[in-house]
Amino acid sequence: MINDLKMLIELRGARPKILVADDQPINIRAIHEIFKSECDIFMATSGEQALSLASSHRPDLIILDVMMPEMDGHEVCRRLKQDVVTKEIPVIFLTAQHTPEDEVLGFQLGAVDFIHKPIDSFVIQARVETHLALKLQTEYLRKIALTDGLTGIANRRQFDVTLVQDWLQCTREANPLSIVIVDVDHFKKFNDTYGHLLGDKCLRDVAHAIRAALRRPYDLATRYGGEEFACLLPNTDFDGAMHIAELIRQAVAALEIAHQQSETSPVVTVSLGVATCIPTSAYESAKLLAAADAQLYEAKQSGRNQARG
Ligand code: GH3
Ligand code: MG
Ligand code: MG
Ligand code: MG
Repeated sequence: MINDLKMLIELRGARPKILVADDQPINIRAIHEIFKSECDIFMATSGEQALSLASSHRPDLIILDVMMPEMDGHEVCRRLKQDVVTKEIPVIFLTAQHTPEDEVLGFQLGAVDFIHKPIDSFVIQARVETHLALKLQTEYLRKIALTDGLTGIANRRQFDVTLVQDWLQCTREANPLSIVIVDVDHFKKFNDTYGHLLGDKCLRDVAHAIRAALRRPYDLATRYGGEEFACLLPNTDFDGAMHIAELIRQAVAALEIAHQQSETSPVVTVSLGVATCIPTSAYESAKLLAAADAQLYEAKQSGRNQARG
């Protein structure tokens, strides 16, 4: 398992961001000096400012003074943990209080650790590096768990998780949810003709074309398995989904990946199945997926290189 902080930073390709909130600038400056070479430091001198910087910059770690006028660190932490945008960010309390009750309260509020004042630079460095490594490791594991290794787009696990979320949200809001399934035509022949390495490259290019065809931030393109992709389009009605399916079909054809042995076209094409419903608790998401799959079968039967719904 990768637990070395430098390696995790390298893998992510971006410096860690630390938010330091303390009403006394001298403390912030001291912490800035310790970490400035390795991390980007954001500084807040009040609880309000800390909340605002946390939500706009989404730091990897927050070092939070407990004693601050107006809004104290405990209240800041409480609010951070109530907001979906900031609740996952680890918080370390900076405190002059040493009572067991204070420490217990801090953990109950969701903090991961304490650093006592006056600050010892070796202690703060050790604790911050430990928690940064844990944060980056969690982020890395989450990313690889939900990403397809070959194409770099989301994988089936991500599809399953997002389907549950979208399903619940569309049920609550009585909005339509659409699924588009995309399957490469005659892909077995492609592999047989051009080999698996070019087959893999073809899948990567197709995956990126599909993802690029989805415009809205909450649309999701996933590699569902093999040469099959599944897109989740929340708040999208049937006409909208058919439109997206047609855009995907055209985008893949426009890649012009030669496929001399295809019975459908001299370039790689895809067939697509589309299904839409307004989710209710009486209907199951598996049925929507099965409906899209049945339409994909129709598209294949009707000559491929087309969308059916
Ligand atoms: P159809 O038009 O009916 O979809 O025919 P097809 O040949 O595309 O479908 P079939 O299911 O017979 O073959 C799918 C092929 O996809 C077979 C399999 O070797 C290939 N495949 C699945 N995953 C990968 C992969 O990761 N890399 C490569 N290169 N090929 C893959
Ligand atoms: Mg203070
Ligand atoms: Mg196929
Ligand atoms: Mg297939």
